Amino acid sequence: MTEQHLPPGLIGARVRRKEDPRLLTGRAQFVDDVALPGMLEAAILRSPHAHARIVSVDVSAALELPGVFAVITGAEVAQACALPQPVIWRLIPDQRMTDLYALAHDKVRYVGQGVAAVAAADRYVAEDALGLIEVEYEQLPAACTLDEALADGAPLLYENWPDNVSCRQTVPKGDVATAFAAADVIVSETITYGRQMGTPLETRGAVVSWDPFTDRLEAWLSTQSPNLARDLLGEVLGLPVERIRVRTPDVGGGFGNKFDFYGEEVVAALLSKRSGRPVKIIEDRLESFVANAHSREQRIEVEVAAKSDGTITGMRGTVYGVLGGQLSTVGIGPCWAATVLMPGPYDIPNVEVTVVGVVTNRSPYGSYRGWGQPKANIAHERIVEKLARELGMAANDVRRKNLIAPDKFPYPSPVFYYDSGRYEECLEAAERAVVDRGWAKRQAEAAKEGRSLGIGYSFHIEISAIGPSRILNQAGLQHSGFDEESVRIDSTGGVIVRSGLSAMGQGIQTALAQVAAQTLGVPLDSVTVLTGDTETNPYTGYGTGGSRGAALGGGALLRASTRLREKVLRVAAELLEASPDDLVISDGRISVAGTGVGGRSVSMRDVGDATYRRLDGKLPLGETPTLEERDVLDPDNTAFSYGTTAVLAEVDRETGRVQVLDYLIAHDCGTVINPMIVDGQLHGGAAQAIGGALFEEIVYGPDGQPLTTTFMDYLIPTASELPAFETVHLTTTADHIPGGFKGMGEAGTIGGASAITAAIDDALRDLGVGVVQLPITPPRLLSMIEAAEAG
Ligand code: MCN
Repeated sequence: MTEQHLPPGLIGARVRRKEDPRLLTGRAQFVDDVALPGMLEAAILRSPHAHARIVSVDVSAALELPGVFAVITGAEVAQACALPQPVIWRLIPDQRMTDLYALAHDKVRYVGQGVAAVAAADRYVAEDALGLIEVEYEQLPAACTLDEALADGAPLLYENWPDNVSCRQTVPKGDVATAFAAADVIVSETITYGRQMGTPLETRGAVVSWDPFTDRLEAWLSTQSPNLARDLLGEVLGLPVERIRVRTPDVGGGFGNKFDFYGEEVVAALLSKRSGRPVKIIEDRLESFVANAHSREQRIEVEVAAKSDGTITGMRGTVYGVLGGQLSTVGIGPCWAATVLMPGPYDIPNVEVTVVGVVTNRSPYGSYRGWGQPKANIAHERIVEKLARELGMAANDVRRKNLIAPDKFPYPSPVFYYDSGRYEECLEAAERAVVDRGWAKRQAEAAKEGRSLGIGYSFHIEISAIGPSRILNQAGLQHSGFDEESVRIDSTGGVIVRSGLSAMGQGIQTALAQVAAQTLGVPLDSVTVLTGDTETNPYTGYGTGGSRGAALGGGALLRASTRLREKVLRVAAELLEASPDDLVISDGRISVAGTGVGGRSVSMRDVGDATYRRLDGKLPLGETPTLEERDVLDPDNTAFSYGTTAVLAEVDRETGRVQVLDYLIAHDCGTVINPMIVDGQLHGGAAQAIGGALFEEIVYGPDGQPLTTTFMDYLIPTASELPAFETVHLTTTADHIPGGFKGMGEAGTIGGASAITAAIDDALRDLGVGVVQLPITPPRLLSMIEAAEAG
């Protein structure tokens, strides 16, 4: 393990999260806690069919029900407004687009798609009114799986398309054909990744109030992106953004799902306009399973060409994204990311990967922590493991041979470059930690008892600090990719940081407080971080997603705080009749360096008094009477963090059950602001990776009916399935980001499934199996074992 090079002080300190006391004592305020005078509650009528034409919708009986204030149908919504087109379209110019609406009006294309909505005195009345709406459907044959959607003569989800393929694009690099023709060995694999989703404890929700007199819209949303939601609401509803205020109360988990923009907030706005009252709409758990963004589901074909010493010379593959019946706001994005990131950490000169987006009669496909990266990871790590088996080499030796060397950075990739890294050192740090933890001995001892333990590794990269405007504009996003932070010292010496980022459990408020407190030289407790209000917080910055908070927010804040510190020193210098260069700040007091305890000093409050209240007339000439700075950070590129995951797992050959016994991550995210939070982030992400590898799958019946609509069916891991986690930190700073921070909030989700599958293969190495289907549930693993044993 290399030494950590952390700056002294609060950046790098394991301080407890400032957010937690409120959250842990029940004082948090979620969107469902918002109550406005005269507020109505809404419910949505959702399609029971996977694919059907809407013949008629009769809402007359629902409107008669006492307590019902407004009803809106898909046809009325379609007349009022359309949803924004998916992003990423510019990168794939010949994508087939469809008109997107908040409710369906002509056809339904998945079970759970909204067709009408009711606003009533309370949710009970609203639900009763849904029962009175008569919808006549003409059922159509459905294409519920990838194979069904791609089959000749498949039912068309969009009749004006020739097939169900929404896009196809190949991302080439080098000369793949020559690499494969000259290869000593070629291995290929087809991997199936099941459909999964983030499952925040707090489901999505919105309270929207449209004031008929001022034509102003006030919205409380459980979103990761208040600024983006404001802009999109403005675009969709045709309102100037200055008339829209979006607030996010506490967000009870986002996990990417709450990054996407959904139709429900638009429905709430339209119902509010129609009824003249504020409208609340809260997704229940059943709705969450059908209306929240689904993700992960892909079929990945991957193939590599290599020399006999393990050097990979070429990679080609196809990523089939199993999209839903309607495109989400991120559209093909996660599948496209899996495609461009498929070579992962490996220096492969010739690459050609194709993404194919296929619409199916399933819920829309959107964001989930990690985006395309867990899929890219499973592709490059499964194929490296298979190549190693083929060549009779240790998988880590194949990794070592191909990892991008430190002197190759910045390393170009089709859209961005990987900024920096010491990949091989990271792999070796994990290998040493595995030795220290005695896994090989545990494995050998278990074997004597007839138990099958396996050790598996994976290497991941994570694109973070998404996204500098250059990248986002290239990808087709219609908004900026920078982040803006403001910091103010008030007249009493307190510090207020305002951020457009969203706090959803990841500890960003604490991390920002640490950056401001260390830079300004004040105690952590004197810093308050405010997030989640488009009217009072920075106007720009698109919020939280793509692990951007620490790097872009932290970097912008570092620069703003540094300038504020300089002003504090100038004001203090006037008060102390000294030169700013001779002053130091510590624990909120500014003193003349070297004068020791009892020497001349002033407090932040004195500086605040002098600046705002001019109590002693000592504000230096030419200084404005404020202590406030803001900064916008739009670096030229993203920042790539990375890590090695190692897993010790036991496979029960009788039942197919896998138990993860020990789990470690060697990780590098540049300068770490708070190692305790970073560890927690890695652990939380790893828990989601374990769920995704072993348990979690959204299952549909043959008729397109979702079968996993409760946590009894959709199995997320609980404490008893989770092992102890160990982390090892390396620090390679991102030199293009002030502070050197890289993001890491999705890291745990990226490499986990690959390491677990490698550990399963290792536990069953006598059978020569390789896991290629995720999640590898007990029945699936058992049938794999039985097939291998049967020869
Ligand atoms: N951090 C740090 N030093 C660094 C990098 C990160 O101390 N160099 C800490 C910071 O406290 C930061 C946190 O780790 O807030 C995550 O860092 P970052 O990578 O900047 O990610 P964001 O703050 O932008 O958070 C978003 C990211 C994403 S995209 C998802 S999805 C996600 C996640 O983080 N969803 C989460 N973590 C989550 N954690 C919880 N509890 N709940 C979610 O919904």
